[in-house]
Parts: sequence; C-alpha cells; structure tokens
Amino acid sequence: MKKEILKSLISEAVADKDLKIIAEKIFEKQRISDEDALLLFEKGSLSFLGTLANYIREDLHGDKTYFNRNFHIEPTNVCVFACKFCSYSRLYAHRDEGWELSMQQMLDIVKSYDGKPITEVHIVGGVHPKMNLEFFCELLQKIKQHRPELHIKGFTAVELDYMFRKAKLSIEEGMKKIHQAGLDSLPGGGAEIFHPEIREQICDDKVDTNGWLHIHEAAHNLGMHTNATMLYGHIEKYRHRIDHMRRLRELQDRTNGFNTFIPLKFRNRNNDMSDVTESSIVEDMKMYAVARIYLDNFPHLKAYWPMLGRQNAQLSLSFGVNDIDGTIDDSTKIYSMAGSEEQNPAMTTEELVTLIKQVKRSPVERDTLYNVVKDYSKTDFEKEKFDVLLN
Ligand code: V47
Ligand code: SF4
Repeated sequence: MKKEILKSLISEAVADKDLKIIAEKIFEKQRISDEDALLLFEKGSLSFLGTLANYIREDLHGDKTYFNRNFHIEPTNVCVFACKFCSYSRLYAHRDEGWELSMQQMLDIVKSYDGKPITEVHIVGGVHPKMNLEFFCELLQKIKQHRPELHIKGFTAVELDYMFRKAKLSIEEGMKKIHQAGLDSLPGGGAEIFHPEIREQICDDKVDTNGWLHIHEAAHNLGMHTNATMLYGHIEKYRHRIDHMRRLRELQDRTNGFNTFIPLKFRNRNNDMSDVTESSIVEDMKMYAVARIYLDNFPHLKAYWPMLGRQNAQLSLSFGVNDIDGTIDDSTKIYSMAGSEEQNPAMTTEELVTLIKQVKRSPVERDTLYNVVKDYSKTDFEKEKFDVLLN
C-alpha cells in the first residue's frame, strides 16, 4: 500500500523521466547501475533521494535503529604512513609527540570495563613499526583470556597488510593466525577512495585498493564479518564514490561478508588538506541516501556519530541510515583531532536511546554481528529509575 502511494506521489512530483525510471527500479527491487547512481547524485533533489532511501531502509529494518555498547583502544598514533587527510598520526621520526600504549596499559583499559555490559572493543590505530603481528596476537589472546565473550573488532586492512608483510606471511596465512589469536571481525577503515586517481593523491604509500579488498575477502572466507568505509567530501568526484561502492558491491556479491557501510565525512582541521572545504549537510545526506540505494546487498548503513555530530546523526536516520554506532566512552581521538564538534565522544545508553526516540525511531541495542541485545522501544528510563528506588 505504502509502495503504491509513494509511487504515485513520485510520479506526480518528479518531472525528470530518468529519475522516474530509477524510482521504478527501486520499487521493483532492481539493482541500479553506475549511470543511475550518477544521475541520482547530480539531479536528485534531497527530498527525492530521502524518500527512496527511507523506503528501502524501512523495507529492510522498519523503524529499528541499532547501536551498541563499545569502547575503543588506540594502541598508538605513531604511523609509518603519511595520509594527507590524517590529523591524528605522528610520523615515526616524531614519535615523541605521539603515544604508544604498552600491552599492560591496553589490558588495563579492557579491565576497566569489568562488570560493565560492554559487548565490543574496537582496536584501531597508526601503523607502528615495532608493534608487530606477534605483539598483537599476544594482546588478543590476553584479552580473550580475561573476557572471552567480548567481541574484538580490530585493525584496518592497512594495519593488517603491514603486519602480515613484516611477518612474511601471505594474507591468508596472516588472517588465519590473527583470527585464531582472537580477532573476531574487521572494522572498515583504510578504504578511503579506491579509485587510483584519488588514492594516489591522498594516501599513496599504504595498502592499495586490491590489497584492501583482498584482506577483507580473506577474512570473509574464514567466516569473519567486516565493515567498509569511504572517506568522502574532499577532492573526489561523484564518479569516484560510485567506483568505490561498485568495487564493494561486487565483492559483497561474492562473499556476503560485509555487515555495514560507513561513509566517513572528511574533516579538515589539522591536516595537510585543511584548504579543502568540508561538505555541506545536504551533501552528507545525499551521500547516505545514494549509498543506501546503490548498495542493495549491504544489510546496514551506519552514521558514525562522533564524526557527524549528534543532530546530523539524527537527521541521517531519514536518509537510509539504520545504525549510529556505539557508546564509545570517549575512547577515540581520530575525529576530535580532525575537527569534529564531538571533542569528547561518549554517550550513555540512555542518551543514545533518547536521541533515536526523538526522531520517532525504535532504538535496538545490538552486538557487533547485529544480534539483538535489547529492544528499547518501550523502555521508560524514568519509570525504571523509580522502580529501582521503590525496590
Ligand atoms: O580510514 C582519518 C578516517 C578512518 C580523517 O568499522 C578521517 O565500525 C574524516 O575506519 N576526516 C578510521 N575521516 C576509522 C574507521 C571507523 C570508524 C568508526 C567505525 C568503524 C567501523 C570504522 O578514519 C580512516 C579514515 O578514513 N579518517 N582522518 C579525517 N580528517
Ligand atoms: Fe596512518 Fe591511518 Fe593516519 Fe594513514 S589514516 S596516516 S594509515 S593513522
């Protein structure tokens, strides 16, 4: 019914013949082409894109909006690479300006969450030449010994590529070893923009596109799930974004191992690309909507609130997004150093639930693999607090 109403509304309101054909494809659950995606970016109004992306989102997930309870460990910001957009890293030659956590310091961070209902630790950082595969395998084993049920999502393809090459292991061998040590899944970082025209300008010395995709495919072949990101809103054109998403869609067709796509808005403070203007909120919402429409084989689309800010994360829930990441507990510096409004990112479960409810969506706490931990749609925190006082 809803589909029929939307179809007729779009048919009346949209004059452009090509856009009408694309809308028709979406309602018939047909895949859109790269040319269609370009037309959406170039000609689609915000309301047209939002209507279509929201239709798909609600078809897949209804009003459900996922979050999780997580914290980050950033082992170091010392990095052998020199990505132009990065505000976070310090070159090895300037390592005295950065930080390096010891094994014990990282285990102490994990232990500081003892007794708290956290389900995931996200480990990501710079590429430090002395923190090798052996070191991280030992860390993973020790975390698992201490808290076996904690899901470890860790290491971008950039970090893994460097570790495996230094250990003289193939990608398959390295992935098997680190998975056996306790790594459960991979985050989506390091993807940036796959197209060589852009990749060569913004991050030419780290893992290349084929290497990034190969690492994720190897993880999928071991039954691990991974995420994928795209750093957008800098010097890339729409066709580069579409090329990026096409490569991900093709890999997902083969493996079905990706959980979530996370468009990451470029922030321009304190880096070598500070002269590049940041994208507008309208552009951000278009990005989410086109991603939701184009990536028809990705189950989830995430807005990472520490990067986007809370209000824009709320807005994104009307443009295809169904996940806003987690509590985070002020444990990441990547975005505060790049100029995000969220200087100390942390939200309580109550704050996340309220944020989601304010825009009339249903908050659901998930684990990393999107198993439901708790549905908060009917939770009344005030009543719960009152009940605790009474008992
Ligand atoms: O790859 C670095 C990005 C990424 C800037 O998988 C920047 O759940 C914007 O991948 N402006 C690392 N972005 C973080 C990451 C991530 C974050 C949250 C959740 C997940 C997940 C993954 O951060 C890097 C790079 O694309 N980044 N500098 C910047 N100035
Ligand atoms: Fe290093 Fe990652 Fe920063 Fe690139 S984005 S310089 S790989 S920390």
